[in-house]
Amino acid sequence: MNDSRQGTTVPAGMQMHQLITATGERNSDELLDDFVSDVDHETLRGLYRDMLVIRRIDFEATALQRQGQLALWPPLLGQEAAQIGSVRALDPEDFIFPTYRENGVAYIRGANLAGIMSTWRGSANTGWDPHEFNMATPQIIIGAQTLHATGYAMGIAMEGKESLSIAYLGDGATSQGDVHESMVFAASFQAPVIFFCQNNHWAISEPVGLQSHLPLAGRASGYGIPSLQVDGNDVLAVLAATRWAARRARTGGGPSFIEAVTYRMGPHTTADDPTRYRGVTELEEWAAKDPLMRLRSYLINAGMLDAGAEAAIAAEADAVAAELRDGCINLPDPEPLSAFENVYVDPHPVLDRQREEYRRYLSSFVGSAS
Ligand SMILES: Cc1ncc(C[n+]2csc(CCOP(=O)(O)OP(=O)(O)O)c2C)c(N)n1
Repeated sequence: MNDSRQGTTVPAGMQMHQLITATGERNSDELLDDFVSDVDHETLRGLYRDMLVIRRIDFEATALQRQGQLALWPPLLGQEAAQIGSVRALDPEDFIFPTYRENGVAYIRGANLAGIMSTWRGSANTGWDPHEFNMATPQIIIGAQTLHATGYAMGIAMEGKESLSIAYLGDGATSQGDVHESMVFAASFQAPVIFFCQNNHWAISEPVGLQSHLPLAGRASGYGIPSLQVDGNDVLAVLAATRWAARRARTGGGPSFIEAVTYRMGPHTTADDPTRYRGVTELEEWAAKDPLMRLRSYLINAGMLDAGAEAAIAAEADAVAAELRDGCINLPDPEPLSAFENVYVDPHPVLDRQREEYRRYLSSFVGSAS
């Protein structure tokens, strides 16, 4: 693999914003400092707790998949700061359009743990009510949610609301036509939408450098959408950058694009084997920039995290993991034919035929009640 496939070149004038360094020191940043001037040590400790809990959720779900309790799981290991910093910048009425990896975001929004697991266990098409949490269900079609987020934001603008929508997307998604259409519409109609791109460096086995020779944040300016590139492993910087974009959206400034530069330390999903396409050195380099470790160092240096506080957070995370395991294992199995429900609002002849074929197939098994 040559170097051009590995990374991107930062053009003159584009700066990667960072507020807490990889070793836990506070940086100052002319643009972002103001957006987090109210964030005290207690709030930072809360962000650390959030990140630790979602990492624990992720480990437990990965273990459940390995034990045959989930069909698949898309790990978020390494992306905790990007997820927590962004969701904590939003108001409850802001509508979230996620990919399949925003399970940490869903947890913070209030979706219950068994609900989050249900899609990955095959127990239900969706584990939460989008209207209850103002969060759409996981989107598997790469980039499609950016269209939904833009359309929703255009609606908000027409209704004169002060709210916004946010579309989460990956680096690979920026190569999809849907994303480019979304940005054209968002810019044309000045829709209050945030494109929050987690550049985790890999689109399954394709490195980001193959898809873009420039930072992804640079693409937005082609549409006239202001953008920021932020250290995605720095929760404080991500919080600040998302607040920057949210303020723009709420005050009639239109769309923004954030590139959170992070790294997917695990596989793409539990069905993937990253050792086949990426080197060990790269992983080690990113492990040294772990989002949890840097905030931990910062809090310890500030005297805000001692062994007692750490043990309390770890116990909380363990309790969440136990609840998740229990909820997941006890999810009821769905009726096989329920797969055909909630596909279309009105009856559909093709679906009716497929249901009938499947019913006949099921009844071909000896002793089947179907
Ligand atoms: C339209 C479409 N094409 C292809 C796929 C198969 N696919 C699933 S995940 C993925 C890579 C996505 O990479 P990225 O957008 O960077 O997100 P990440 O998984 O890294 O968070 C692809 C190509 C899909 N789900 N949808």
